[in-house]
Amino acid sequence: MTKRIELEKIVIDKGDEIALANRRMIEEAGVLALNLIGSPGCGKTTLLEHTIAALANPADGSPPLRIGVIEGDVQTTLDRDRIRRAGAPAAQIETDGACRLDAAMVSRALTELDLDELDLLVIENVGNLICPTGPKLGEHLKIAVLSTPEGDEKPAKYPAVFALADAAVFTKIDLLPHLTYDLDRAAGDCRKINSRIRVFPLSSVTGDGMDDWTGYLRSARAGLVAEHEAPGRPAS
Ligand SMILES: Nc1nc2c(ncn2[C@@H]2O[C@H](COP(=O)(O)OP(=O)(O)OP(=O)(O)O)[C@@H](O)[C@H]2O)c(=O)[nH]1
Ligand SMILES: [Mg+2]
Repeated sequence: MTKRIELEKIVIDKGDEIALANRRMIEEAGVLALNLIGSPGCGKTTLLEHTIAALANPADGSPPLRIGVIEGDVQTTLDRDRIRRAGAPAAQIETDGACRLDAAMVSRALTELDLDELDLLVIENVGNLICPTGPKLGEHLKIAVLSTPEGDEKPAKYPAVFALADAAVFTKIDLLPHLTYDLDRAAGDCRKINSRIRVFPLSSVTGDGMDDWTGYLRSARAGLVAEHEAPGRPAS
């Protein structure tokens, strides 16, 4: 038992080391990285398709942001192809059964993307609300994605990802008239679990709430750039 725990610790330490190397490489290119975590079908790829379009052509005249995507799925390159059709560079990781990505998989996928051509990197984790929560991949922000048809009690029932997330995106709010989903309850539970979490209810279909979400991404990226340009910043 002790040996197994020791082995797991070595694997986790190695994973964290690779995640740190990923993050350094991403940061050196001035890129902000997101790890998107949510159940199968909660709307992660659809959110990305619409985010890519919104940030490429901002309606308010602010400068465009270029997104690159690493797609994680058990099988198929379907999501990668969707992202490419949406106009962004994308790499696919097929985990062949694993329920989450790890830092080594991301490290390999990074070789397929030109970070110097990007402002944001989004890693769409394998559809799952539990397994992807722990492993660090090299991201700056962890984003929990929950769709309204899954139910407003999910943050209370599956708190781990919301406890660690920087933001929670509640997708498919266009379906609210057909559901008994209490947005305030879901948001309130998220804040009870994690007082600093930001909550973004939105619909990729109607565009409601998308401006707040893209504004959040824009200011997070600007914050990263400002941090790196600050004089006297210690070398990482
Ligand atoms: N009504 C509605 N449907 C949505 C919305 N966003 C996504 N969908 C639909 O939800 C389904 C799943 O969307 P995806 O974006 O493929 O979900 P995903 O989270 O990427 O799924 P996996 O990659 O398999 O985990 C599709 O049929 C989408 O059209 C939304 O805002 N409103
Ligand atoms: Mg997807």
